Amino acid sequence: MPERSSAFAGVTIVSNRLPVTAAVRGGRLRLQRSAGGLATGLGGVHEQSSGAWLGWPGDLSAMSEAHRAELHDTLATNRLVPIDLTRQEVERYYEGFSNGVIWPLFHYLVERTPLDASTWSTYVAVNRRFAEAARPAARRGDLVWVQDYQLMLVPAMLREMEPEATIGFFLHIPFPSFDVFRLLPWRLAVLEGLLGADLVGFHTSSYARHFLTSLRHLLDVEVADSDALYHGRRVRTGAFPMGIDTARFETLAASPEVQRRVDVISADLGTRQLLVGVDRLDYTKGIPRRLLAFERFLAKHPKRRETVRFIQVAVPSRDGVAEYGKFKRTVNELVGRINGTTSTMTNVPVHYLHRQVSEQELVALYAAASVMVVTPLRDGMNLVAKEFVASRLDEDGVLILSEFAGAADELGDALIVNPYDIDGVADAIEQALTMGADERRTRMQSLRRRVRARTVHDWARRFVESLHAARERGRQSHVLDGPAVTALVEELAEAPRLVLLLDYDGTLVPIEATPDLATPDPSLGDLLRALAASPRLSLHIVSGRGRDVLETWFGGTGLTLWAEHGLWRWGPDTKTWRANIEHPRGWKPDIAELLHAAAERTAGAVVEDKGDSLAWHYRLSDPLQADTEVHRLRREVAEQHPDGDLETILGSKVLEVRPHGVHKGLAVTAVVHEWPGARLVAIGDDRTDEDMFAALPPDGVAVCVGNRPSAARLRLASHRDVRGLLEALARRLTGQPAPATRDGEPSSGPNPH
Ligand code: ADQ
Repeated sequence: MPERSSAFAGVTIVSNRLPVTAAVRGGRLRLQRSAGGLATGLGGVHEQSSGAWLGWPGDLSAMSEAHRAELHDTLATNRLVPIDLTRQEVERYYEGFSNGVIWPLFHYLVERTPLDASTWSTYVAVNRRFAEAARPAARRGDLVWVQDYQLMLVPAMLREMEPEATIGFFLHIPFPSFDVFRLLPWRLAVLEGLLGADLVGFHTSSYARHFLTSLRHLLDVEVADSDALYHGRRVRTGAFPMGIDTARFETLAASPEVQRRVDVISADLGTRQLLVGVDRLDYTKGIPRRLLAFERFLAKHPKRRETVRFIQVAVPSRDGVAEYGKFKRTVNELVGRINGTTSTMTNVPVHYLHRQVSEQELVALYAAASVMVVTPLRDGMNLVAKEFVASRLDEDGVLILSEFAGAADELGDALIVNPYDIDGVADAIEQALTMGADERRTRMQSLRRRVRARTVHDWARRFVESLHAARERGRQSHVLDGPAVTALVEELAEAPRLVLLLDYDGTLVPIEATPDLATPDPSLGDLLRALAASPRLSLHIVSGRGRDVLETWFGGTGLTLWAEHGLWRWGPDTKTWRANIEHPRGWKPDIAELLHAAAERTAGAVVEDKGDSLAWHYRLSDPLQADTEVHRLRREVAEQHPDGDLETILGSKVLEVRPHGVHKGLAVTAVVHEWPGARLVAIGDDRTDEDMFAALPPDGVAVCVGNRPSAARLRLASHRDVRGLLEALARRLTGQPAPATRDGEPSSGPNPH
């Protein structure tokens, strides 16, 4: 039994299939439990939860109304919610798109994807049905845990319906490397679909890494500590290697029933050694190459024809998908050919069972095998390998395992092989058959420790606990909506003196492709002038920009200007620039050379000279290439200035090199000194604005714009919302209607215009 855990209390599961399949036999409704690892693992979660489990209950098209009603009632008593799919939907969403397109592509078998996939629209429509069905659970505050590649759009669809929902997603198959994933015509929709979740889980850390790489390349999503920062939300990713119900396999292996079967198999084998393969009949599992490797092994060791037997069990699978029909014939022919050439008068080397076998038969085979051959071409995890290990109470038997199965990350004591290397696998078979008893035991003991340490119940618990944690962390900063903006404006208007410190790019105007495109629109000038007219308010622009451009844009608006991150200050009264601190000079030419060299290597990158600092902008560059250059530049600058008189600061798609000790916090410190007792508000979108936030007095208000991780407790989604807030504040302070914001850019703040 799984451990009881309150973490599972309100979990609703959404999976393509329900854990039971409905059918009518002999005029009576029958429900058959699914036996797979997924059903077992999630079954424990469902038992301990008050939540529902949503999924397809199998083909109901031929079922009478009365049987359907009975089915709904029976399922409802178990909190199972059937999603009824028409035959055409199953053909297009499940067989056509999920199994026809996503399955081969995500397993790197590009040539198996159909030439023309017109099934996408049904995939979208069916995903929407699942999302709608999950909506009530999300609204009641359940954790919604969506499973696998058939439902990759559900997280975003559900998020759109219920923005506050807590949504987890687990992918049971590999997430392919970027160069394979990018082949998918619907790659953006799939990534955006997954990003609706709070937590996206994979079997291995390399799948998680591939996902993040695709996000960086295709959506330019910022990644911090394996979290993706997207649309004001933090999407966690992580590796959650799935295990099996170890105790159950151990109990089965020890049962008299299984022992009897082992005896029967052993008696029939006599002195022969047994190799076993167990798979769904799927082209990802590597069965043809495994058979060829076995054939090669027999060719290399002809005497083995008499002394080994290879039992390959293949459960029929996905017969509705065209590729699988062809594949079935290929395997049949291969088995026939190999047996035709290698059988002797007393032995037929390959026994091929194309059918489902009972759990007892399965465990008996695991227990009787000398060698278990698990050689998928790609496999998300592969539970068969773990089931074999769990069934070996005698601590004997050798596991040959493909390096392309997720399980290889954990089961390093298996004989790890490359399934494409036929000779290598043939040699591994010989090595396994001749391995000494001590080595077999040592390896198996280590494998057993690993399999027992991470059961399927641990997997579920770890995932759900991480989802809880992701939700808690996601709640740390508060995104201001219309009413919250109004409340904030009221609160600020009460202050006898108010100081606003505003970043410029990304805060007052949108981020543009290059800095010179981000000029202020006339309405911004009007808005700032209206604010600056209030005698109770002191208005500052604190920017990384150079002096000239800030003065040209804002010199006539009555604002205080802070250029180059607080290094220079310009006052509306003095109308001159004054350096805020002493700083080194003469360093620029050498550093400029470095930055220009990096810009030449990186398409889209440009260098900006700001006067006393230099900036390397890379918004138009490939994000990953730019990352590498940024890394290199930081190292080169540090090498040229080992005394630390220069600093390299990462902003939003810009690396700044500037004198040490210059940061936007200097502006805040100066203002606090000059306006004791004033209420301070700092608003910014960029990493460099964190220095302002950190320097604020305790009653200061820090507002982060966008989705970057920030110490600010309040957030606004974009510069439009900042404008909305400022307009509302101008109205409140002056009693006059504030100038409306730019045409075509409606403010989401409480602006009635
Ligand atoms: P599958 O591709 O189905 O799962 P796998 O993990 O090996 O692959 O699970 C197969 C299950 O079917 C095992 O529990 C096994 O016992 C059972 N089975 C196989 N052959 C059988 C037979 N002939 N008779 C009876 N039972 C049989 C997908 C991914 C995997 C991932 C799992 C779980 O493709 O990589 O490990 O999901 O996430």
